[in-house]
Order: sequence, then C-alpha cells, then structure tokens
Amino acid sequence: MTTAHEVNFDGIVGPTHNYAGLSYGNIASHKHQQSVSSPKQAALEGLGKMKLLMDLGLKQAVLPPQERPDVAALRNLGFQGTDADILDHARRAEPATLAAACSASSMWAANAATLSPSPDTADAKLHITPANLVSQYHRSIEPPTTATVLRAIFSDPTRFVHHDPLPPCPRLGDEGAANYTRLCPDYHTPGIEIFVFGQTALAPAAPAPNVFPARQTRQASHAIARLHQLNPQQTVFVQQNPAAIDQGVFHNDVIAVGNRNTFFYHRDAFVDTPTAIDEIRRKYADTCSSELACIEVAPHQLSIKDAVETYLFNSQLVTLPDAAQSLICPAQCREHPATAALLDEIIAADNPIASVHFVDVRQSMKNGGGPACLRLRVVLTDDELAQTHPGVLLTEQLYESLCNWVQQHYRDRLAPEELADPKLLTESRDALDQLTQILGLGSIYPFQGYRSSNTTT
Ligand code: SUG
Repeated sequence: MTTAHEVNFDGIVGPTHNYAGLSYGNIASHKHQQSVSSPKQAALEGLGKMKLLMDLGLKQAVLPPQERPDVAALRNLGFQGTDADILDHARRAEPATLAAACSASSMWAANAATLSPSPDTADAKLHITPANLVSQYHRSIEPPTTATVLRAIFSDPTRFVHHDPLPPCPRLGDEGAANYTRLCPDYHTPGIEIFVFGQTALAPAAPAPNVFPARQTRQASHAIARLHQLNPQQTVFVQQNPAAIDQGVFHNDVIAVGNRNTFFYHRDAFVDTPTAIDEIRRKYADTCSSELACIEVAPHQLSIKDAVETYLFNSQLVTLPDAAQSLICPAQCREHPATAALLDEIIAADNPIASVHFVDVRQSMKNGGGPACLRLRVVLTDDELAQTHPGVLLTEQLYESLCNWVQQHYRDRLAPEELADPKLLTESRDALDQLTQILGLGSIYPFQGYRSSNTTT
C-alpha cells in the first residue's frame, strides 16, 4: 500500500540575517527595524527547531539560503563597478535598497512555493509553483533561486511538475503556502486544498487608508489551483478579513493552521468565517468521507492583536508517529498568560491536538516569522521521497555538520551599517559555497557561475 509523509523543508537562515523594517504590514518587522541582529543565533535557533521535529520522529529537510548580498540585483538597478563599489554606492544612495539586497528573507520557506501533492492532482504528480512574492521588493528577488533549488531537489520529471512563478504583477501577487492549507484524513489519500487570498475580485482597488494591501490575490490563488490540476470539488477559496490584515495578519498562516483532519483558526480570520467553514466542512466530508475537526478561537478567548503578538496560529500542527497531533508553538505563547491558558484548554479538550512543544525562534520572530513561516510542507509518497535529493534530508550527522558550519561562518552580531562591508559578501559566499558541498547540491548560486573578475578581492 502507498504511504505518504509530510516532510518539513525549513529555510536555513542566511549569514546576512538583519532587521531592516522592509515589510509593509508586518508589525514585528516594522518594530525591530535598525536593531542589531545575530545571524549565528538565528541560524542555530532554526536548526534547533528542525532537530526537535526530527527527534519527535518526523521527516525534516532543509532549503539552503539565497545568495545575499544580491549584487546582481543591485547591478540590475544601475549600480556599477566592482562588487565592493556597488555595495558602497547603494549604501550611500539608497540604504533601504541595499538592505533589501541583503535580506535573508528566504528563511521563511512557507512563502517559497505552493505544492499540491500527487493524491490531489489530475495527473497524479506533485505540482510545484514558486511564489512570485511581488508585493515586497526584497522578496521579489527570491523566485529564480527558489526555482533552481526546488528543481535540484525534486528533479524527476516523471513525478514532479515545476511551474514557473506567476507573472510578477500586483494583480497576480502570490506568497506561496503561507496562504494555503491542505486537509486530508491521511497524507496519501485525496484531500481538500484551501487557498486564502486578501483582495476582492476583479479590481484590486486602492485599499482604504488604514488598511494594509494584501499580499495574495484571488486571481493568483485561482491560477495556482488551475495549474496544479485540482478538482474544484476539492478546492476552497476564502477571503481574508481585511480588518485582520490591518492588524498585522499579512499572511493567512498568522491566523489559521491545519493538518490532516484538523483546522485551527480564529473566528475573525475570514470575511465570513461561518460560511467559509461550512464549505470547508462540506467539501472535506464529500472528499474524505469523514468529519473535519474544527477548533475555533473566539475573540473573547484571544484577540487578533494577541494572536499577532504571540503568533499562536503560526505554530506548526504535526502528526506524531503515534498518530496524535502536536502544536509546535513559539516560546512567546508560553510567556503570554492568555495564550498559555488557551493552550491548556485546547490540550484538555476533546480534539485531535494532544500536546504542545515550544520552540525559541526569537531572531526570526523579530522579523515576523514564526515556526510555521520557517517551513515549507511537502507531502511525498514513499516513492517520491526516494526520488528526492537525499542530501537535504536532515540526519543527526547533517545536523552536526550544519551547526559546525554556522559556528564557523556566521557573525555573532550584524548591525545595519555593516551590510555594505565587502568582507560580509566574501564570508557569505564562502559559507554558501561550502554549504552546497555539504548538501551535495552542485552549483546553484549565481556567484558560483561567475565568481571571477568582478568579485571583491
Ligand atoms: O515577508 N519578513 C517576512 C516574514 C514572512 C513570514 N512568513 C509567513 N507568515 N509565512 C515578510 O514579511 C522582514 C525583513 C526585514 O524587515 O528586514 C520580512 O521580510
């Protein structure tokens, strides 16, 4: 019999992790702009979370960070000279552009792509579409390398279908699996796929003055569902509540999470939550011949503001080897009395969530990225897993190598004014060069193709 697994692919935090306040609508990013970061601590926190999941008996994998500073992106904006000149010119002319070219934002792998697993697609293949991430410049430069990495990891064309990112325009803004949830009785059986978007139909008109524009459009969500050959009876499109977006819910995974037969969400997550939940329940029952467990949090139990502050819904909801489900929560949830009390209630109640594990990913949280943001879920059958590049699958040995690699290459602290330091560029490239060897991925970075006359000496 076919079995399938959910494999969490976590983005490794890159050596230039910093706080630049780049993300409009992301409260944590705004609040911490210009503070000093610790790339080393951030990367070790991320690896610590991956190790916890591996130790819990789950399948865990890694995605390499992108090449940053992205000198080629700065060159495309007209900055000229050697790499060191370009960094210096950008620093003086447009520090925010320099910071964007240095962002380690690919760590938030939930935004890397949308993947529809083979039990759901008409051709029974796994479909992959990298997100175009057009809404924020610093993220819009991620898709080419994301596509290269995903193609290197899932290289078998008989099992994996790679689509190009959607055309990069605001009407088709796509932020990947952060706005997507799959529910199913078991990973290898057909499930329903929920796409959450943030704008009204045809004309994404100017938002009201106090409302942040959403980052995922209805048109983008529909396009992905068509490309992935999903059955409309197994697909649900839901609109995010603009008032929640306005309070910092810039992706749906800040206010809802689902796994297998369980959907955990805030009552104010969607425009018309009762109707959305009715459709989700009905399509789940029709597709899966069983009942969905819905765990709804009401505003009096937890306000949207507190949900955004603690990132409760940005927990990972996972199925442990004994079939019980567990929430992997940010440590902030334990430190916030109302959220901690709510978690106690959820564990005690009659629902599939049986336990909670807390993880400390503070460096990422300060940029608005919790445990769920850091991972891209990929459902793979045994056969597909066997065809996946093995070098990225986490083992004890790989974990040790990656920790040593971070210790060797990453800075303890990085201040905003250090981003133009040509030594940071050299250090980062050296680190990434070594990482591709550790992961056995071959050359995937632009600098590995043209590291010659133009590089800093
Ligand atoms: O896109 N933060 C990311 C956080 C992404 C969170 N992902 C999910 N919710 N799935 C973003 O807003 C901040 C970078 C800075 O300000 O330096 C940033 O890009």
